[in-house]
Amino acid sequence: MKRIFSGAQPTGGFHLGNYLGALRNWVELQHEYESFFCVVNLHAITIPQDPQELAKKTREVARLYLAAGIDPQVSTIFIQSDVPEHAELAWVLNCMTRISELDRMTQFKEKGRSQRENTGVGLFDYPVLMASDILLYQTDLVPVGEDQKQHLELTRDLAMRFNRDYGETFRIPEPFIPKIGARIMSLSDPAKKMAKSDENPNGSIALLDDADTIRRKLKRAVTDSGTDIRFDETRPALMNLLTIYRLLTEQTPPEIEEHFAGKGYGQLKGELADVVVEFLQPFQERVRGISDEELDSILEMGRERARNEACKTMDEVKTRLGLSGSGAPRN
Ligand code: ATP
Ligand code: LTN
Repeated sequence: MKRIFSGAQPTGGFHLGNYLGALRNWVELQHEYESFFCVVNLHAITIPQDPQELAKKTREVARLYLAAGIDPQVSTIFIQSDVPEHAELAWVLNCMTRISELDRMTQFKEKGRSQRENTGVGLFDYPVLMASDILLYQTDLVPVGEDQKQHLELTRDLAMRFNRDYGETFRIPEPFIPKIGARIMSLSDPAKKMAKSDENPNGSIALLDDADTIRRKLKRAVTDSGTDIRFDETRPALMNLLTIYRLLTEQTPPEIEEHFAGKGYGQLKGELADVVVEFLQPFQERVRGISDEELDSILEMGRERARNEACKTMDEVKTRLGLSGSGAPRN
């Protein structure tokens, strides 16, 4: 059975973009692939985090995976720092990654390069840790949003380089980027993606926002000129609202356009708020319904399954590199 691996950071408020661009697809793909879903807390510490808050968010993200429909009997859900092989492989891959390759990463350019003086080396190295996550599990497919495409290309390059220099070791993964929803835009600025790190909280709808907050944010969402409700590429703010509506209602664009014929932006925003609230309320109830004990046992099971697979790859990597230590042939 082919494998998928994906992960999300336990930082900020998990938003509709994360759900529509990534998590939703994990839920669908888990039945066709052997699946590993990780809460990447080692990635989170590439920028300073409050320890208590980080620990809390890490468990919260695992709960979101479960509430979205990841089935722990079918898929492996685990926490990155529970499997030390992620950091171990990252070191090995670091030694094969060129500084120039990381210097080209657009996400680093946006997040770190502007403040070079006080940016940690970990942020620069973020894509190498991500490559390790993926390659450790001999992953075939990585379902992510559009913003991760460049990181996936680096992952493939590193895997091919290792295989060429030390012999076939890693499977070469492919990205899975959905045709619709791969880049949900900010509600307050349709030129930017909806992001956890956005200082303006009105730009994104968090999966844990309450109904009033959701209605208020959607009411304030910026719109373009023009009045009719159509899937029109020249009106990005409207397109974004319609894309969210489309994905949550599973209606086709002609059906949606017919439904909103003769109606205006106000009506669309109101109905979209109803749709989002109707989707998120039962979701939030499922989040609250997962007990601490249940979560502990799921994460423990995940840790074991993940570690088992990770160790197999890491043993092979060490043998290939001559790092086998006590198990190595003696002269
Ligand atoms: P930020 O939102 O601050 O950029 P992030 O992208 O680092 O944070 P993660 O939680 O690590 O957030 O991302 C989880 C998944 O959500 C990734 O697969 C990412 O591609 C996807 N994703 C993030 N933002 C969006 C978006 N606006 N639209 C679609 N997918 C998204
Ligand atoms: N960089 C990703 C999170 C992430 C990831 C991964 C995604 C870390 N490791 C491995 C897929 C596979 C992000 O969305 N910010």
